[in-house]
Amino acid sequence: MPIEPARLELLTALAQKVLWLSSWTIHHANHIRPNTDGLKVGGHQASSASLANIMSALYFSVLRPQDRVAVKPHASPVFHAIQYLFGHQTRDKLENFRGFKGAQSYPSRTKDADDVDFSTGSVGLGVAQTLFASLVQDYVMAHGWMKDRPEGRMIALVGDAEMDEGNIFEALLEGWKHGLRNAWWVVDYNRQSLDAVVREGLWAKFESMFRNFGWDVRIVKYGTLMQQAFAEPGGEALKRWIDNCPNQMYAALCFQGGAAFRKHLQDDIGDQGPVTQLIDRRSDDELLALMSNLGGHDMASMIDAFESIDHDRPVCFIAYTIKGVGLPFQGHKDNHAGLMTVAQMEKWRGAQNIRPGHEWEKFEGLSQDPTKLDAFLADAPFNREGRRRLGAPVIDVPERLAFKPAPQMSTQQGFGLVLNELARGDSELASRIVTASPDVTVSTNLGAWVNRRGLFARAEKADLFRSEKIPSTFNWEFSPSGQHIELGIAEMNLFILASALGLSHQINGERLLPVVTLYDPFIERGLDALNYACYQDARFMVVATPSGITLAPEGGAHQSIATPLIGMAQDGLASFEPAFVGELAVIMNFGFRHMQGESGEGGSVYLRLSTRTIEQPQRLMSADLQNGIAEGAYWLRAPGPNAEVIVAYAGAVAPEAIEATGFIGESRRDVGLLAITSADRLHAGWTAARALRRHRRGVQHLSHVEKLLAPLPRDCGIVTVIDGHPATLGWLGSVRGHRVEALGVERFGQTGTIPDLYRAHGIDANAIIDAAESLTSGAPVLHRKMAV
Ligand SMILES: Cc1ncc(C[n+]2csc(CCOP(=O)(O)OP(=O)(O)O)c2C)c(N)n1
Ligand SMILES: [Mg+2]
Repeated sequence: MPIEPARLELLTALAQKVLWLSSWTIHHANHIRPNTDGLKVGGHQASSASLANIMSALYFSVLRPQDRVAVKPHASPVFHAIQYLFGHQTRDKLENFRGFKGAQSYPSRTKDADDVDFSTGSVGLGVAQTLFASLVQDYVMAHGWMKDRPEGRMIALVGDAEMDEGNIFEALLEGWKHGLRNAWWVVDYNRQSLDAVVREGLWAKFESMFRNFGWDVRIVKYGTLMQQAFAEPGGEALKRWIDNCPNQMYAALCFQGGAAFRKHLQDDIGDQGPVTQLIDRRSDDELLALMSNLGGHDMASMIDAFESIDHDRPVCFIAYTIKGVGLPFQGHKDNHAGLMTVAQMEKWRGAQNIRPGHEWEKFEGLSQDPTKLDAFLADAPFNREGRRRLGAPVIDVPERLAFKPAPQMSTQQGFGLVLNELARGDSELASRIVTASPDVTVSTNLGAWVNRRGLFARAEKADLFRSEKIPSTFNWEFSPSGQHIELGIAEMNLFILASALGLSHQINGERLLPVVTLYDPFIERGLDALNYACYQDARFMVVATPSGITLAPEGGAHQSIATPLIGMAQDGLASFEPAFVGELAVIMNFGFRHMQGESGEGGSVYLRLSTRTIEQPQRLMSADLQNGIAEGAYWLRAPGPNAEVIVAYAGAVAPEAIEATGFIGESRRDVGLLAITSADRLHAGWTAARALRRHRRGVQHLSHVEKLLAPLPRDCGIVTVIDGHPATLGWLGSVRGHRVEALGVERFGQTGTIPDLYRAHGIDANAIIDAAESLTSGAPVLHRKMAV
């Protein structure tokens, strides 16, 4: 049904206002309150203009409060302008666009104040986030938690060059496997990227690809003016010319204007009667208005395209647009960083009847009745329920997580045991855990959990092996109540799913506790998505196993060296590398609480685990010990008052550290053994304490690591050892000025047994003893005898 003319008029006026406000925001940041040390704001003006109309159509008319949107990074000023019109964004933040605490350059859930649904910035990730957010909504619904909340659509506004990002294709395939619904992707088909003009015919590739994955594809190419012109005599010839015009040429002509279009049309078409008259009837300005009236810039066409969708299948809209439309550099291939000059802005301001000093007024320059515009905004369906960020109560975490102990275990095995115990029980905690793994469910020890809790799918699917009574260790049954999400191998998908699951409390008002597993080295494969998930403050637990060179014969290509440093450096992620299963249970317990902590306090959790079976200490978990484990370290053997050297280790090398400490203790005094469970938390606590002391003079607060190392004499040496990069623990010497020998792994790729590899990389007991010797004086230390 065509949109009512009165409504169309108001929407069109508001879209023009959005274009003005977003451009003025950028202009302001560059020319009026420059806040970037002379660095110009590039990449926004042209890229924003491209989407001003489409986003106005969505936000002012089509979206409902339950819908969520990932806005293309460079359309951030458009988003902020829309929220400003709704009254959710302040003028001060717009004036301070890109400045400290101002409106963010790219929409940010955590840093912006105007209700951003999904952060964007690293292109491709926000797009995939909408797909996984939709799957998570299905999960919440299938588990009966939607109550009477209506289903929302998850919408991405996608740059056409953004589609180059591989993670989008990975997500598409996963979406197809899971029967994706309620997702709309709107491709801003301006045929320009940052550097250049895109390849001819790209839309056809998009179209067939999306159709292939079961999506509905809607191409919105011609605006109303164009459609009317096509219906005139000669219109067919004009349409043919538009369709055949190469992208570069069309863009160049849009830049040059109506006269240039006229000349080209005349040269190409010649004198052909009706079409020539059609062109001649229009002035240069009218001709330019006609030729730039692509579907994406035509309110009626966009509203019609959106409103004609009457199903919940995923839809891809390919909306033709012009980058920088309406601005002096529209269509120019260099326009990504293009900015209007002061003179150009003055001219444009005049053309829109905006008086100097009134630039921020909501309806300045519009001829429509302000009360009508106000009422229209107040009545926009999207805006009816105000802010749409939901919350959910904290799920109780029991005092202790149980597991069935064994004298010898690996942390990976322990992880499976803890989850198995949770799966056996009927706690609220267990019911809110969702697991996922990129095709390594069984090999990361999630098998027992999945056996008990089942796989998630909207429709039941029996395990054929089971129904045929073929013996199999694993029950692979899908149902709407299942709690494991089976994923293909792509690690990017794993982290974006974790991001979507980990935001469920705010998006769906229902808390989920995602636990996702993968092989440690492949964290690097999904790292940008992991970073993205953390940036959005999504909450999840990453369990990475096996790790390091300790995975030994599993393969050199699977060894990880940098991940402990990634774990330390990643904001929003608390990283742990326990050696023993008892520690792991304490850490998981801490983790489930940490995942539910307030913004700024809680965060996500990364556990770097191992397949190495080692002897488990039998000990009582005192409150002190638990605290030490969660804070990052405790003395496994306390140093004496005259300690000459201590050994500080993390993770799977515990047996080597323990053995070496025994040897060293025979000829060096008071040797201590420091068990480090989290280099990350230890270091973060130290930095925070220093900052506190700096900012509040007189405060005596000491961090955990400072307290631990306080009893050591000044000339005591520290040997650190980890199956990972030595820098992970090398900083320990700086805490109180001790000399350090930092052992670790700096090369990778060679397979072998654990003893072979530990010896080759210098993290075995003898390497630790050598390091201790080099830090101390006295008689040679007895070494471990090598097996022959
Ligand atoms: C992962 C990543 N790589 C590179 C960039 C830098 N970058 C920002 S926008 C852009 C191209 C944008 O083209 P398109 O998606 O077509 O959007 P348009 O500017 O045309 O609106 C690039 C390369 C980025 N933001 N993220
Ligand atoms: Mg583009």
